[in-house]
This record gives sequence, structure tokens and C-alpha cells, in this order.
Amino acid sequence: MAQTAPRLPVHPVTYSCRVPRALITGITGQDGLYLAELLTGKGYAVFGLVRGQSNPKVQLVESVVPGVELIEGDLTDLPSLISAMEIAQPDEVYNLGAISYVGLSWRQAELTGDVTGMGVLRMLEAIRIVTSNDMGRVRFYQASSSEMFGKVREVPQTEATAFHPRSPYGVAKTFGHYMTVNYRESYDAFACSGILFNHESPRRGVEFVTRKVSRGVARIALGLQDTITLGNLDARRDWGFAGDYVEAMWQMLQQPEPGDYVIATGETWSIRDLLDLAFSRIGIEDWSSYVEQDPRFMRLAEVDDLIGDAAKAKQTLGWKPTVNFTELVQMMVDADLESERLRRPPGA
Ligand code: NDP
Ligand code: GDR
Repeated sequence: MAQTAPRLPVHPVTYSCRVPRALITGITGQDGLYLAELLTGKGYAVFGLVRGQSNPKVQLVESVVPGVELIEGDLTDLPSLISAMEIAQPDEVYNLGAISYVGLSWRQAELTGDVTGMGVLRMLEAIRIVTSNDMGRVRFYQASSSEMFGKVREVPQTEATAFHPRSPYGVAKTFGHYMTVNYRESYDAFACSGILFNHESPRRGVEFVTRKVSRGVARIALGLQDTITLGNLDARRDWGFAGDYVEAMWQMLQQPEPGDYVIATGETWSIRDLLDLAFSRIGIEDWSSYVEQDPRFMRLAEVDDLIGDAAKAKQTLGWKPTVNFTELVQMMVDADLESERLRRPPGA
């Protein structure tokens, strides 16, 4: 059951000798689940912010990470973030909550700006208020994105590459990134911005292209679906495994100084490559008759050459990816084959 946050008064957080405590916004999402598993495995007391009066994903979180304590709150509601800080009394805050689907961000630009952009500022303000301006006591991770590079100025992209976001989502993330940097510079906040390139897993939302393909391929193999309808097949991305990327988030907050880090594989693959790998997992080499295109899934402005250079993370954090793209696609298709088989109606 989610815990209802008491509203006022606001008390400064007091710290005593105890296990480390972490507050995760976006705990019901792909990264939130992996991060909660990672932190509980390390002995943290983990608190997760959940929004809505009856969030259907609460059950999922409780089954995957049963020890986590859930707190009601929303990134559009500052008082609820202050209350969440008071309840959790965290040493580390991971701000993963966002409207994260780039395609939706053109259709709901204002909401995206409010949650994905202003939500970062509200979370930082909640930390500042609850720590009475002593922000360095709480380590803060902001889930920034390669979408900030957008129409790229150089290839590959590093922490020093200039931003040129191409979607309302990318613009909102850029605002969140600069707010994170600004609170570090203004209030001595231990605030890190992880500039993460695409990362995927069997827990990826079905609206994202990798999962749409892995699930579609599994359903085609089981005779449950005839085709997959996609947008731009020539788009390319630098795709890694989400389990590897949450490890980097945690590592950033364990450093002696806060900083910004690009996290990426340094490889780029097209949607056609993704289709090749996914279909070959079920024994189909020519997928052309199984794939349709629909302009509805095209972007108003595409980002073309996103390739990350994670040299700083490798050198400073000792981080490197452990799952390559072929293994990732196979993992996702296999997981969807298993879950779709279980979902298949009797006799189908
Ligand atoms: P998901 O879309 O899977 O999860 C998004 C989370 O944000 C969900 O838990 C969702 O909760 C929550 N959320 C949405 N709106 C609000 C709100 N108003 N208040 C509080 N929480 C809210 O994203 P991922 O796990 O893939 O990504 C995590 C973060 O990392 C996001 O910020 C994303 O933008 C960023 N990112 C992701 C990358 C990727 O490739 N996965 C790459 C770079 C950055 P609910 O269940 O209620 O909808
Ligand atoms: P992205 O991921 O926009 O990179 O954002 P997504 O999987 O949505 O798109 C990747 C590329 O695939 C092309 N594409 C399609 N995409 C979707 N969703 N559906 C389709 O049918 C389709 N057909 C082709 C897109 O044009 C695009 O080029 C993800 C999110 O997790 C963000 O939150 C995160 O910040 C970035 O990754 C890094």
C-alpha cells in the first residue's frame, strides 16, 4: 500500500547512524525497478514515489522489490515531494520520473514541460527546503538524456558537446540538466546529471521501438499477430542494457565530487538492424512481409547521429557495458516469447 504523505509542518531532516536510504521517483518504470533491485541488494532502505490514486503498477513494484516502501507523490506537486523527503529522509535521491516517450511529447508538450522539466526543479527545491539549504547532505541523481544532443554538433557526443534538442521532451530534459548543474553551483548540491543514451530490457515499455519489435516478433512466432507497424526504419540509436545503466547511476553518487557523465555503448544500430536480429531469433531472415510503415510513428524532427562516448565514465567510475546489442535483442525476444506463451488463450 502506498503511504499517504502528511502535508505540513516541514521539519529539517535529522540523520543518525543507520543503513543508507534512497528515494526513487519513477520507481514504477523500467529503470526504477532495476535501480530498486540494485539498491535493496546493496542493503539500502529504498523508498519509491508513486503517483495517482490507484496506480496499477504498484503491484508490479511490490512483487519485484517487496521491501520497498512506497510514498504517494507527484512531480507536479511540490508539497508531496517535500512530504516524501520528510518520510524517506534519504541520503540519495534518484529522479527518474518523467513523461519519457519522445513521440508523445509533441502531442502533450505542456505536460512534458511540467513533469520532465519543472519536475526536476521541484524535486531540487524539495531537497533544498527539507535540508534547510544544506543540500550537500543529500546526493541527487538527475536522469538526463542523449535527446538533449538532438541535432548533434559532433560525433560521438561527450559531456562537453553542446545541446540542440529536437523535441519538447529533449527541451524539457535540457532544462532539468541545467537546473541540476545550477543547484550544484548555487547551493553546493551534490547533484549529478547522467546523460544516458537509450537503454532497454524486457521491462521496457511497449511504446518504445525495441520492445514493440521484440513483443511483435514473439507474437508473430506464436501466431498471435501478423505484422508490426513502425515509423522510420532508418533511424539509428546507441542502445544498451538498462541493468548496466542503473549501476552507473549509483556509481555517480558514490564519487567524492558530483559531476555529469555520458553513459553509452559507443555503437550505433538502425531499426533495420534491430529487425534483422529480432526476426532471426525466430528463424525468419526476410522480414519484409511482416513489417508495415505508418506516418503516425514518424517523428516531427528526428535525431540522426546519436553515439555516446563514455570515456569519462569508464575512467572515473570504472563503468562499461556488459551486454551487447545482439545479446540484448535476443534477451528481449526470448522474454517476450515466454510471457506471450503464458498469455496465449487455451487452444490458440
Ligand atoms: P519509464 O517511462 O519506464 O518510467 C517513467 C516513470 O516516471 C514511471 O515510473 C512513471 O510513473 C513516472 N512518472 C510519470 N509522470 C510522473 C509524475 N507526474 N510524477 C511522478 N512520476 C511520474 O522511463 P525509464 O525507466 O525508461 O527512464 C527513467 C528516466 O530516465 C526517465 O526520466 C527517462 O526520461 C530517462 N531516460 C531514459 C532513457 C532510456 O533509454 N530508458 C535514456 C535517457 C534518459 P507511472 O507509472 O505513474 O506512469
Ligand atoms: P527514443 O526511443 O525516442 O530514442 O527515446 P524510441 O524507442 O521511442 O525511438 C527510437 C527510434 O525508433 C524510431 N521508430 C520508432 N519508435 C517508436 N517508439 N515506435 C515506432 O513504431 C518506431 N518506428 C521507428 C523512432 O523514430 C526513433 O528514432 C528513448 C526514451 O527512453 C527517452 O526517454 C530517452 O531519453 C531516449 O531514449 C534516450
